[in-house]
Amino acid sequence: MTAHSKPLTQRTAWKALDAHYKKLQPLHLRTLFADDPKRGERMTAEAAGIYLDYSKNRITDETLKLLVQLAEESDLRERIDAMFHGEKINITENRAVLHVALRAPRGSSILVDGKNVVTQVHAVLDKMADFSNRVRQGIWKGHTGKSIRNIINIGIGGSDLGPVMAYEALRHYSDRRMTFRFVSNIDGTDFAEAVQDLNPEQTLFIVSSKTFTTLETMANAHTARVWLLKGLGGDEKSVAKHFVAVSTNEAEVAKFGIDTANMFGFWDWVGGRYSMDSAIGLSTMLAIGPENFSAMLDGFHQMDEHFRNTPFDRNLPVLMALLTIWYIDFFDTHTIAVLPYEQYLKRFPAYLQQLTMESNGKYITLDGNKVDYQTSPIYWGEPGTNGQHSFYQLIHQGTRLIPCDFIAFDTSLNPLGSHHDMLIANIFAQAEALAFGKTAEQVKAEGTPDWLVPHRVFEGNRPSNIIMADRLTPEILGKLVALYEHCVFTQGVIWQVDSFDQWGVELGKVLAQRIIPKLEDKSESEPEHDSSTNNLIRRYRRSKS
Ligand code: G6Q
Repeated sequence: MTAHSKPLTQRTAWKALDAHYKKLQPLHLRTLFADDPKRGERMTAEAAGIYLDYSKNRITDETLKLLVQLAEESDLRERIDAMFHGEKINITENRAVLHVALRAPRGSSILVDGKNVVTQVHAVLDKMADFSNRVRQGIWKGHTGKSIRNIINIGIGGSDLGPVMAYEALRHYSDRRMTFRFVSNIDGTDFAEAVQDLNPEQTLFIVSSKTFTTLETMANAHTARVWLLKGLGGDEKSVAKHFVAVSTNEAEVAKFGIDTANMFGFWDWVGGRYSMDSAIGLSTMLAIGPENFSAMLDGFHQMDEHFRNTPFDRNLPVLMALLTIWYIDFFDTHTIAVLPYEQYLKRFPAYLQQLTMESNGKYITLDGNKVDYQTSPIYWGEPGTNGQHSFYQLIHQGTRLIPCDFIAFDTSLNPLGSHHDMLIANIFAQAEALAFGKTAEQVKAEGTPDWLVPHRVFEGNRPSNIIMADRLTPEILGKLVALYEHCVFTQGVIWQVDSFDQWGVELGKVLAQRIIPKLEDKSESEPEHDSSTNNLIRRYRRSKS
Protein backbone atom coordinates (compact mmCIF):
# COMPACT_ATOMS: atom_id res chain seq x y z
CA MET A 1 0.00 0.00 0.00
CA THR A 2 1.47 3.39 -0.96
CA ALA A 3 1.27 6.30 1.46
CA HIS A 4 -1.41 8.10 -0.55
CA SER A 5 -3.79 5.19 -0.87
CA LYS A 6 -4.01 5.00 2.90
CA PRO A 7 -6.86 6.68 4.73
CA LEU A 8 -5.93 10.27 5.55
CA THR A 9 -5.26 9.78 9.24
CA GLN A 10 -3.00 6.78 8.51
CA ARG A 11 -0.64 8.71 6.27
CA THR A 12 2.93 9.28 7.39
CA ALA A 13 2.66 13.06 7.14
CA TRP A 14 -0.62 13.14 9.08
CA LYS A 15 0.89 11.16 11.94
CA ALA A 16 3.99 13.38 11.90
CA LEU A 17 1.75 16.47 11.96
CA ASP A 18 -0.14 15.06 14.91
CA ALA A 19 3.08 14.64 16.89
CA HIS A 20 4.38 18.01 15.68
CA TYR A 21 1.17 19.75 16.77
CA LYS A 22 1.68 18.64 20.36
CA LYS A 23 5.08 20.33 20.41
CA LEU A 24 4.03 23.44 18.57
CA GLN A 25 0.66 24.11 20.17
CA PRO A 26 2.02 25.89 23.28
CA LEU A 27 4.38 28.12 21.27
CA HIS A 28 3.36 31.77 21.05
CA LEU A 29 3.66 33.85 17.91
CA ARG A 30 5.59 36.35 20.04
CA THR A 31 8.31 33.72 20.49
CA LEU A 32 8.27 32.63 16.86
CA PHE A 33 8.72 36.24 15.74
CA ALA A 34 11.36 37.00 18.40
CA ASP A 35 13.39 33.93 17.40
CA ASP A 36 13.33 34.77 13.71
CA PRO A 37 13.59 38.50 12.99
CA LYS A 38 13.04 37.94 9.27
CA ARG A 39 9.92 35.79 9.68
CA GLY A 40 7.58 38.58 8.50
CA GLU A 41 9.52 38.90 5.25
CA ARG A 42 10.27 35.23 4.78
CA MET A 43 6.84 33.73 5.30
CA THR A 44 5.28 35.51 2.37
CA ALA A 45 4.53 34.48 -1.18
CA GLU A 46 3.52 36.45 -4.22
CA ALA A 47 2.04 35.38 -7.52
CA ALA A 48 0.13 37.03 -10.33
CA GLY A 49 -0.01 40.28 -8.38
CA ILE A 50 -1.44 38.74 -5.21
CA TYR A 51 0.68 39.00 -2.08
CA LEU A 52 0.16 36.61 0.82
CA ASP A 53 1.67 37.25 4.24
CA TYR A 54 1.19 34.01 6.17
CA SER A 55 3.81 34.74 8.82
CA LYS A 56 1.23 35.30 11.56
CA ASN A 57 0.18 31.66 11.49
CA ARG A 58 1.06 29.19 14.22
CA ILE A 59 3.55 27.33 12.11
CA THR A 60 7.27 26.74 11.74
CA ASP A 61 9.27 25.66 8.71
CA GLU A 62 8.81 22.10 9.94
CA THR A 63 5.01 22.53 9.94
CA LEU A 64 5.07 23.70 6.36
CA LYS A 65 7.36 20.88 5.32
CA LEU A 66 5.00 18.32 6.82
CA LEU A 67 1.91 19.97 5.35
CA VAL A 68 3.50 19.97 1.90
CA GLN A 69 4.38 16.31 2.43
CA LEU A 70 0.72 15.68 3.27
CA ALA A 71 -0.30 17.32 -0.02
CA GLU A 72 2.15 15.09 -1.86
CA GLU A 73 0.99 11.96 -0.08
CA SER A 74 -2.56 12.97 -1.05
CA ASP A 75 -1.58 12.90 -4.75
CA LEU A 76 -2.38 16.58 -5.11
CA ARG A 77 -0.17 16.95 -8.20
CA GLU A 78 -1.95 14.10 -10.01
CA ARG A 79 -5.36 15.38 -8.96
CA ILE A 80 -4.60 18.88 -10.30
CA ASP A 81 -3.53 17.36 -13.61
CA ALA A 82 -6.66 15.21 -13.70
CA MET A 83 -8.87 18.29 -13.26
CA PHE A 84 -7.03 20.33 -15.90
CA HIS A 85 -7.16 17.41 -18.35
CA GLY A 86 -10.93 17.09 -18.08
CA GLU A 87 -11.04 13.75 -16.27
CA LYS A 88 -14.39 13.00 -14.66
CA ILE A 89 -13.27 13.78 -11.14
CA ASN A 90 -16.80 14.61 -9.97
CA ILE A 91 -17.39 10.92 -9.52
CA THR A 92 -20.86 10.95 -7.97
CA GLU A 93 -22.22 12.84 -10.99
CA ASN A 94 -19.75 11.31 -13.48
CA ARG A 95 -18.68 14.74 -14.73
CA ALA A 96 -15.51 16.56 -15.63
CA VAL A 97 -14.75 19.66 -13.57
CA LEU A 98 -13.52 22.25 -15.98
CA HIS A 99 -14.18 25.76 -14.78
CA VAL A 100 -10.54 26.33 -15.78
CA ALA A 101 -11.64 25.89 -19.41
CA LEU A 102 -13.98 28.89 -19.04
CA ARG A 103 -10.96 31.16 -18.91
CA ALA A 104 -8.56 29.26 -21.16
CA PRO A 105 -7.19 31.57 -23.86
CA ARG A 106 -8.67 31.44 -27.35
CA GLY A 107 -6.78 28.89 -29.40
CA SER A 108 -5.88 26.58 -26.53
CA SER A 109 -7.26 23.09 -26.27
CA ILE A 110 -8.93 21.06 -23.52
CA LEU A 111 -10.72 17.91 -24.59
CA VAL A 112 -13.86 16.44 -23.04
CA ASP A 113 -15.11 13.25 -24.69
CA GLY A 114 -12.88 14.06 -27.66
CA LYS A 115 -14.22 17.62 -28.19
CA ASN A 116 -12.22 20.81 -27.66
CA VAL A 117 -14.36 22.70 -25.17
CA VAL A 118 -12.30 25.91 -25.41
CA THR A 119 -13.71 26.55 -28.89
CA GLN A 120 -17.25 26.23 -27.49
CA VAL A 121 -16.39 28.54 -24.59
CA HIS A 122 -15.18 31.28 -26.91
CA ALA A 123 -18.18 30.94 -29.21
CA VAL A 124 -20.45 31.66 -26.23
CA LEU A 125 -18.22 34.50 -25.02
CA ASP A 126 -18.43 36.09 -28.48
CA LYS A 127 -22.21 35.78 -28.47
CA MET A 128 -22.36 37.31 -24.98
CA ALA A 129 -20.09 40.19 -26.09
CA ASP A 130 -22.22 40.91 -29.13
CA PHE A 131 -25.41 40.91 -27.06
CA SER A 132 -23.86 43.03 -24.29
CA ASN A 133 -22.62 45.60 -26.76
CA ARG A 134 -26.05 45.87 -28.36
CA VAL A 135 -27.79 46.33 -25.03
CA ARG A 136 -25.19 48.75 -23.65
CA GLN A 137 -25.26 50.85 -26.81
CA GLY A 138 -29.04 50.96 -26.85
CA ILE A 139 -29.24 49.03 -30.13
CA TRP A 140 -31.25 46.22 -28.56
CA LYS A 141 -34.70 47.72 -28.04
CA GLY A 142 -37.55 46.65 -25.82
CA HIS A 143 -41.03 45.86 -27.16
CA THR A 144 -42.07 49.52 -27.33
CA GLY A 145 -38.84 50.64 -29.00
CA LYS A 146 -37.11 51.99 -25.92
CA SER A 147 -33.58 50.99 -25.02
CA ILE A 148 -32.94 48.68 -22.08
CA ARG A 149 -31.77 50.38 -18.91
CA ASN A 150 -32.60 47.83 -16.20
CA ILE A 151 -31.17 44.34 -15.99
CA ILE A 152 -32.61 41.81 -13.57
CA ASN A 153 -30.84 38.51 -13.10
CA ILE A 154 -33.17 35.80 -11.85
CA GLY A 155 -31.26 32.84 -10.46
CA ILE A 156 -30.32 31.23 -7.17
CA GLY A 157 -27.29 29.61 -5.54
CA GLY A 158 -24.50 29.35 -8.07
CA SER A 159 -26.65 31.20 -10.59
CA ASP A 160 -26.94 34.20 -8.27
CA LEU A 161 -24.16 34.50 -5.70
CA GLY A 162 -21.34 34.91 -8.24
CA PRO A 163 -23.20 37.48 -10.37
CA VAL A 164 -24.24 39.51 -7.29
CA MET A 165 -20.75 39.44 -5.82
CA ALA A 166 -19.10 40.34 -9.13
CA TYR A 167 -21.52 43.19 -9.79
CA GLU A 168 -20.89 44.69 -6.37
CA ALA A 169 -17.14 44.07 -6.59
CA LEU A 170 -16.83 45.69 -10.02
CA ARG A 171 -19.42 48.42 -9.66
CA HIS A 172 -16.68 50.99 -10.13
CA TYR A 173 -16.31 49.74 -13.73
CA SER A 174 -20.03 49.47 -14.43
CA ASP A 175 -22.18 51.52 -16.77
CA ARG A 176 -23.81 53.92 -14.33
CA ARG A 177 -26.70 54.66 -16.66
CA MET A 178 -27.95 51.16 -16.09
CA THR A 179 -29.59 49.56 -13.06
CA PHE A 180 -28.75 46.02 -12.02
CA ARG A 181 -30.86 43.94 -9.66
CA PHE A 182 -30.74 40.31 -8.59
CA VAL A 183 -33.75 38.23 -7.65
CA SER A 184 -33.12 34.87 -6.04
CA ASN A 185 -35.43 34.19 -3.11
CA ILE A 186 -38.79 32.41 -3.48
CA ASP A 187 -40.01 35.00 -0.97
CA GLY A 188 -42.16 37.27 -3.16
CA THR A 189 -40.65 40.30 -1.45
CA ASP A 190 -37.43 39.79 -3.36
CA PHE A 191 -39.14 40.19 -6.73
CA ALA A 192 -41.57 42.87 -5.58
CA GLU A 193 -38.80 45.11 -4.24
CA ALA A 194 -36.56 44.54 -7.26
CA VAL A 195 -39.14 45.83 -9.74
CA GLN A 196 -41.16 48.30 -7.71
CA ASP A 197 -39.55 51.41 -9.25
CA LEU A 198 -38.77 49.99 -12.70
CA ASN A 199 -40.39 50.62 -16.05
CA PRO A 200 -41.08 47.30 -17.80
CA GLU A 201 -40.47 48.95 -21.19
CA GLN A 202 -36.80 49.33 -20.31
CA THR A 203 -36.32 46.15 -18.27
CA LEU A 204 -34.59 42.97 -19.38
CA PHE A 205 -34.70 39.73 -17.38
CA ILE A 206 -31.89 37.22 -17.53
CA VAL A 207 -33.23 33.89 -16.36
CA SER A 208 -30.09 32.13 -15.17
CA SER A 209 -30.49 28.47 -14.41
CA LYS A 210 -28.26 25.61 -15.40
CA THR A 211 -31.14 23.13 -15.20
CA PHE A 212 -34.00 25.57 -15.90
CA THR A 213 -36.11 23.56 -13.46
CA THR A 214 -35.14 25.15 -10.13
CA LEU A 215 -38.28 25.94 -8.13
CA GLU A 216 -37.30 29.44 -6.98
CA THR A 217 -35.97 30.59 -10.33
CA MET A 218 -38.88 29.25 -12.33
CA ALA A 219 -41.41 30.76 -9.92
CA ASN A 220 -39.66 34.15 -10.10
CA ALA A 221 -39.33 33.92 -13.90
CA HIS A 222 -43.07 33.24 -14.28
CA THR A 223 -43.89 36.12 -11.94
CA ALA A 224 -41.58 38.35 -13.99
CA ARG A 225 -43.40 37.31 -17.16
CA VAL A 226 -46.74 38.23 -15.61
CA TRP A 227 -45.35 41.59 -14.42
CA LEU A 228 -43.93 42.36 -17.85
CA LEU A 229 -47.06 41.41 -19.77
CA LYS A 230 -49.19 43.44 -17.41
CA GLY A 231 -46.93 46.45 -17.90
CA LEU A 232 -46.81 46.09 -21.68
CA GLY A 233 -50.47 45.53 -22.41
CA GLY A 234 -50.38 41.72 -22.50
CA ASP A 235 -48.69 41.23 -25.88
CA GLU A 236 -46.97 37.80 -25.70
CA LYS A 237 -44.50 38.91 -28.37
CA SER A 238 -42.90 41.28 -25.85
CA VAL A 239 -41.37 38.31 -23.98
CA ALA A 240 -38.75 37.79 -26.68
CA LYS A 241 -37.44 41.35 -26.28
CA HIS A 242 -37.38 41.34 -22.50
CA PHE A 243 -36.23 37.84 -21.56
CA VAL A 244 -33.00 36.03 -22.28
CA ALA A 245 -31.83 32.78 -20.73
CA VAL A 246 -28.57 31.36 -19.47
CA SER A 247 -28.86 27.61 -19.26
CA THR A 248 -27.75 24.17 -20.37
CA ASN A 249 -31.37 23.10 -20.99
CA GLU A 250 -32.54 24.32 -24.40
CA ALA A 251 -35.84 22.39 -24.33
CA GLU A 252 -37.00 23.98 -21.07
CA VAL A 253 -35.90 27.45 -22.22
CA ALA A 254 -38.01 27.10 -25.36
CA LYS A 255 -40.95 25.80 -23.30
CA PHE A 256 -40.83 28.96 -21.18
CA GLY A 257 -41.21 31.03 -24.35
CA ILE A 258 -37.71 32.43 -24.60
CA ASP A 259 -36.30 32.48 -28.12
CA THR A 260 -33.38 30.00 -28.00
CA ALA A 261 -31.47 32.42 -30.23
CA ASN A 262 -31.30 34.49 -27.03
CA MET A 263 -30.06 31.65 -24.91
CA PHE A 264 -26.48 31.59 -23.71
CA GLY A 265 -25.25 28.10 -23.06
CA PHE A 266 -22.83 26.39 -20.77
CA TRP A 267 -22.04 22.80 -20.00
CA ASP A 268 -22.48 20.08 -17.41
CA TRP A 269 -18.77 20.32 -16.55
CA VAL A 270 -19.34 23.76 -15.02
CA GLY A 271 -20.54 23.45 -11.43
CA GLY A 272 -23.05 26.09 -10.32
CA ARG A 273 -20.74 27.61 -7.70
CA TYR A 274 -17.88 27.63 -10.22
CA SER A 275 -19.89 29.36 -12.95
CA MET A 276 -19.57 33.12 -12.48
CA ASP A 277 -17.11 33.27 -15.38
CA SER A 278 -19.39 31.28 -17.71
CA ALA A 279 -22.52 32.69 -19.38
CA ILE A 280 -23.89 32.91 -15.83
CA GLY A 281 -21.73 36.06 -15.76
CA LEU A 282 -23.87 37.71 -18.47
CA SER A 283 -25.11 40.35 -16.02
CA THR A 284 -21.48 41.05 -15.10
CA MET A 285 -20.56 41.52 -18.75
CA LEU A 286 -23.56 43.79 -19.29
CA ALA A 287 -22.45 45.88 -16.32
CA ILE A 288 -18.72 46.18 -17.02
CA GLY A 289 -18.52 45.49 -20.76
CA PRO A 290 -16.85 42.68 -22.70
CA GLU A 291 -13.30 44.07 -22.39
CA ASN A 292 -13.41 44.22 -18.62
CA PHE A 293 -15.00 40.76 -18.56
CA SER A 294 -12.10 39.49 -20.66
CA ALA A 295 -9.63 41.05 -18.24
CA MET A 296 -11.39 39.21 -15.41
CA LEU A 297 -11.08 35.91 -17.30
CA ASP A 298 -7.40 36.62 -17.85
CA GLY A 299 -6.99 37.13 -14.12
CA PHE A 300 -8.64 33.77 -13.43
CA HIS A 301 -6.36 32.13 -15.97
CA GLN A 302 -3.19 33.61 -14.48
CA MET A 303 -4.10 32.13 -11.11
CA ASP A 304 -4.93 28.80 -12.78
CA GLU A 305 -1.46 28.71 -14.30
CA HIS A 306 0.15 29.62 -11.00
CA PHE A 307 -1.78 26.85 -9.24
CA ARG A 308 -0.95 24.31 -11.88
CA ASN A 309 2.75 25.04 -12.22
CA THR A 310 4.12 26.29 -8.92
CA PRO A 311 5.79 24.11 -6.28
CA PHE A 312 3.45 23.62 -3.34
CA ASP A 313 5.56 25.57 -0.84
CA ARG A 314 5.14 28.74 -2.94
CA ASN A 315 1.71 28.00 -4.32
CA LEU A 316 -0.83 30.46 -2.91
CA PRO A 317 -4.00 28.32 -3.07
CA VAL A 318 -2.09 25.29 -1.78
CA LEU A 319 -0.55 27.22 1.11
CA MET A 320 -3.92 28.63 2.12
CA ALA A 321 -5.56 25.20 1.93
CA LEU A 322 -2.81 23.57 3.97
CA LEU A 323 -3.12 26.23 6.66
CA THR A 324 -6.87 25.57 6.81
CA ILE A 325 -6.24 21.87 7.29
CA TRP A 326 -3.68 22.63 9.99
CA TYR A 327 -6.22 24.60 12.01
CA ILE A 328 -9.34 22.55 11.32
CA ASP A 329 -7.85 19.12 11.84
CA PHE A 330 -5.13 19.72 14.40
CA PHE A 331 -6.14 22.84 16.36
CA ASP A 332 -9.79 21.77 16.10
CA THR A 333 -10.94 25.22 15.03
CA HIS A 334 -14.38 25.40 13.46
CA THR A 335 -14.60 28.57 11.42
CA ILE A 336 -12.61 30.93 9.23
CA ALA A 337 -13.41 34.63 9.08
CA VAL A 338 -12.96 36.32 5.72
CA LEU A 339 -12.58 40.03 6.27
CA PRO A 340 -12.26 42.19 3.17
CA TYR A 341 -11.11 45.74 3.89
CA GLU A 342 -12.73 46.87 0.67
CA GLN A 343 -16.33 48.01 0.57
CA TYR A 344 -16.80 46.72 -2.98
CA LEU A 345 -16.15 43.18 -1.69
CA LYS A 346 -19.08 43.29 0.68
CA ARG A 347 -20.71 40.22 -0.88
CA PHE A 348 -17.44 38.28 -1.15
CA PRO A 349 -17.88 36.40 2.16
CA ALA A 350 -21.41 35.32 1.12
CA TYR A 351 -20.06 34.14 -2.22
CA LEU A 352 -17.27 32.22 -0.50
CA GLN A 353 -19.72 30.54 1.85
CA GLN A 354 -21.22 28.62 -1.02
CA LEU A 355 -17.91 27.99 -2.76
CA THR A 356 -16.31 26.54 0.35
CA MET A 357 -19.11 24.94 2.31
CA GLU A 358 -21.15 23.47 -0.54
CA SER A 359 -17.93 22.05 -1.95
CA ASN A 360 -16.33 20.54 1.13
CA GLY A 361 -19.13 20.31 3.69
CA LYS A 362 -19.16 16.52 3.40
CA TYR A 363 -18.61 13.55 5.69
CA ILE A 364 -18.36 10.81 3.08
CA THR A 365 -15.10 10.17 1.24
CA LEU A 366 -14.74 9.36 -2.45
CA ASP A 367 -14.60 5.69 -1.41
CA GLY A 368 -17.97 6.00 0.32
CA ASN A 369 -16.61 5.82 3.86
CA LYS A 370 -17.36 8.16 6.74
CA VAL A 371 -14.47 10.47 7.57
CA ASP A 372 -12.81 10.33 10.98
CA TYR A 373 -11.61 13.94 10.80
CA GLN A 374 -13.22 17.35 10.32
CA THR A 375 -13.83 18.73 6.81
CA SER A 376 -14.95 22.18 5.73
CA PRO A 377 -14.89 24.93 8.31
CA ILE A 378 -17.69 27.48 8.45
CA TYR A 379 -16.67 30.51 6.42
CA TRP A 380 -18.16 33.82 7.43
CA GLY A 381 -17.28 37.50 7.50
CA GLU A 382 -18.11 41.11 6.84
CA PRO A 383 -16.15 43.95 5.35
CA GLY A 384 -13.78 45.88 7.60
CA THR A 385 -13.81 48.11 9.49
CA ASN A 386 -17.49 47.47 10.34
CA GLY A 387 -16.79 44.04 11.84
CA GLN A 388 -14.33 45.62 14.28
CA HIS A 389 -17.23 47.36 15.99
CA SER A 390 -19.18 44.16 16.19
CA PHE A 391 -17.88 40.59 16.36
CA TYR A 392 -14.10 41.19 16.52
CA GLN A 393 -14.43 41.16 20.32
CA LEU A 394 -14.89 37.40 20.14
CA ILE A 395 -11.96 36.94 17.76
CA HIS A 396 -9.68 38.86 20.15
CA GLN A 397 -10.86 37.69 23.55
CA GLY A 398 -13.38 34.89 23.02
CA THR A 399 -12.74 31.26 23.90
CA ARG A 400 -12.55 30.12 20.28
CA LEU A 401 -9.62 30.27 17.92
CA ILE A 402 -10.72 31.84 14.64
CA PRO A 403 -8.16 32.05 11.84
CA CYS A 404 -8.79 35.15 9.72
CA ASP A 405 -8.17 36.01 6.08
CA PHE A 406 -7.75 39.77 5.79
CA ILE A 407 -8.03 41.10 2.23
CA ALA A 408 -6.95 44.62 1.21
CA PHE A 409 -5.69 46.74 -1.68
CA ASP A 410 -2.81 49.22 -1.83
CA THR A 411 -4.83 51.76 -3.78
CA SER A 412 -8.39 52.85 -3.23
CA LEU A 413 -10.75 53.22 -6.17
CA ASN A 414 -12.29 56.16 -4.34
CA PRO A 415 -9.41 58.10 -2.79
CA LEU A 416 -10.87 60.53 -0.28
CA GLY A 417 -8.47 62.41 1.99
CA SER A 418 -6.77 59.97 4.32
CA HIS A 419 -9.58 57.38 4.38
CA HIS A 420 -7.44 54.73 2.74
CA ASP A 421 -4.49 55.15 5.09
CA MET A 422 -6.88 54.82 8.01
CA LEU A 423 -8.48 51.73 6.47
CA ILE A 424 -5.13 50.03 5.87
CA ALA A 425 -3.81 51.03 9.31
CA ASN A 426 -6.79 49.21 10.77
CA ILE A 427 -6.16 45.97 8.93
CA PHE A 428 -2.49 45.92 9.90
CA ALA A 429 -3.40 46.81 13.49
CA GLN A 430 -5.99 44.04 13.76
CA ALA A 431 -3.61 41.36 12.52
CA GLU A 432 -0.90 42.67 14.85
CA ALA A 433 -3.22 42.76 17.86
CA LEU A 434 -4.52 39.25 17.15
CA ALA A 435 -1.02 37.80 16.85
CA PHE A 436 0.83 39.58 19.64
CA GLY A 437 -1.92 40.71 22.00
CA LYS A 438 -1.11 42.68 25.10
CA THR A 439 0.43 41.18 28.25
CA ALA A 440 -0.61 41.84 31.85
CA GLU A 441 2.71 43.66 32.36
CA GLN A 442 1.96 46.00 29.48
CA VAL A 443 -1.55 46.63 30.77
CA LYS A 444 -0.25 47.30 34.31
CA ALA A 445 2.44 49.63 33.00
CA GLU A 446 -0.34 51.82 31.58
CA GLY A 447 -1.55 52.39 35.16
CA THR A 448 -4.56 50.07 34.93
CA PRO A 449 -5.95 49.15 38.36
CA ASP A 450 -5.22 45.53 39.28
CA TRP A 451 -8.87 44.37 39.20
CA LEU A 452 -9.24 45.61 35.62
CA VAL A 453 -6.03 44.09 34.32
CA PRO A 454 -7.39 40.63 33.34
CA HIS A 455 -10.16 42.23 31.32
CA ARG A 456 -7.69 44.30 29.36
CA VAL A 457 -5.18 41.57 28.60
CA PHE A 458 -5.15 40.20 25.05
CA GLU A 459 -3.55 36.79 25.05
CA GLY A 460 -2.78 37.00 21.33
CA ASN A 461 -1.48 33.99 19.39
CA ARG A 462 -4.49 34.26 17.10
CA PRO A 463 -3.59 33.48 13.50
CA SER A 464 -4.30 35.41 10.32
CA ASN A 465 -3.37 35.70 6.67
CA ILE A 466 -3.08 39.04 4.94
CA ILE A 467 -3.88 38.99 1.24
CA MET A 468 -3.04 42.15 -0.66
CA ALA A 469 -3.06 43.37 -4.23
CA ASP A 470 -2.54 46.67 -5.96
CA ARG A 471 -6.16 47.67 -6.62
CA LEU A 472 -9.49 45.98 -7.17
CA THR A 473 -9.72 45.52 -10.93
CA PRO A 474 -11.66 42.93 -12.95
CA GLU A 475 -8.36 41.09 -13.44
CA ILE A 476 -7.60 41.01 -9.71
CA LEU A 477 -11.12 39.86 -8.89
CA GLY A 478 -10.60 36.91 -11.24
CA LYS A 479 -7.35 36.07 -9.47
CA LEU A 480 -8.91 36.32 -6.03
CA VAL A 481 -11.83 34.06 -6.90
CA ALA A 482 -9.53 31.51 -8.58
CA LEU A 483 -7.30 31.63 -5.50
CA TYR A 484 -10.18 30.46 -3.32
CA GLU A 485 -11.51 28.01 -5.94
CA HIS A 486 -8.17 26.22 -6.00
CA CYS A 487 -7.81 26.46 -2.24
CA VAL A 488 -11.15 24.64 -1.95
CA PHE A 489 -10.00 22.07 -4.52
CA THR A 490 -6.80 21.39 -2.56
CA GLN A 491 -8.70 21.01 0.70
CA GLY A 492 -11.12 18.58 -0.98
CA VAL A 493 -8.27 16.47 -2.36
CA ILE A 494 -6.70 16.13 1.07
CA TRP A 495 -10.05 15.47 2.79
CA GLN A 496 -10.81 12.95 0.00
CA VAL A 497 -14.30 14.31 -0.65
CA ASP A 498 -16.09 15.06 -3.92
CA SER A 499 -15.91 18.87 -3.88
CA PHE A 500 -18.16 19.16 -6.91
CA ASP A 501 -21.44 17.49 -5.97
CA GLN A 502 -24.09 18.79 -3.53
CA TRP A 503 -26.35 15.92 -2.55
CA GLY A 504 -26.83 17.54 0.83
CA VAL A 505 -29.20 20.14 -0.59
CA GLU A 506 -31.54 17.57 -2.17
CA LEU A 507 -33.61 16.27 0.73
CA GLY A 508 -35.01 19.65 1.79
CA LYS A 509 -35.99 20.40 -1.83
CA VAL A 510 -37.88 17.10 -2.15
CA LEU A 511 -39.71 17.58 1.15
CA ALA A 512 -40.70 21.15 0.21
CA GLN A 513 -42.29 19.84 -2.99
CA ARG A 514 -44.29 17.40 -0.88
CA ILE A 515 -45.39 20.05 1.60
CA ILE A 516 -46.48 22.74 -0.91
CA PRO A 517 -49.73 20.97 -1.94
CA LYS A 518 -50.53 20.29 1.70
CA LEU A 519 -50.39 23.99 2.52
CA GLU A 520 -52.72 24.69 -0.37
CA ASP A 521 -55.08 21.80 0.48
CA LYS A 522 -58.38 23.32 1.59
CA SER A 523 -59.70 20.04 3.03
CA GLU A 524 -58.88 19.07 6.60
CA SER A 525 -56.80 16.07 5.45
CA GLU A 526 -54.07 14.82 7.78
CA PRO A 527 -50.70 16.20 6.59
CA GLU A 528 -48.98 12.80 7.27
CA HIS A 529 -45.62 14.06 8.48
CA ASP A 530 -44.13 13.95 11.98
CA SER A 531 -46.17 15.57 14.76
CA SER A 532 -44.16 18.81 14.66
CA THR A 533 -44.42 19.26 10.88
CA ASN A 534 -48.12 18.29 10.96
CA ASN A 535 -48.79 20.83 13.67
CA LEU A 536 -46.94 23.58 11.76
CA ILE A 537 -48.85 22.78 8.57
CA ARG A 538 -52.20 22.91 10.41
CA ARG A 539 -51.26 26.18 12.08
CA TYR A 540 -50.32 27.74 8.75
CA ARG A 541 -53.54 26.48 7.11
CA ARG A 542 -55.55 28.14 9.88
CA SER A 543 -53.72 31.44 9.24
CA LYS A 544 -54.87 31.33 5.62
CA SER A 545 -58.54 30.68 6.38
C1 G6Q B 1 -24.08 25.08 -7.01
C2 G6Q B 1 -25.31 24.37 -6.81
C3 G6Q B 1 -26.55 25.22 -6.68
C4 G6Q B 1 -27.15 25.68 -8.00
C5 G6Q B 1 -28.54 26.24 -7.73
C6 G6Q B 1 -29.19 26.76 -8.98
O1 G6Q B 1 -23.00 24.59 -7.17
O2 G6Q B 1 -25.45 23.39 -7.78
O3 G6Q B 1 -26.35 26.34 -5.86
O4 G6Q B 1 -26.32 26.63 -8.59
O5 G6Q B 1 -29.34 25.24 -7.15
O6 G6Q B 1 -29.32 25.76 -9.94
P1 G6Q B 1 -29.74 26.09 -11.40
O7 G6Q B 1 -28.69 26.95 -12.01
O8 G6Q B 1 -29.88 24.78 -12.10
O9 G6Q B 1 -31.05 26.83 -11.31
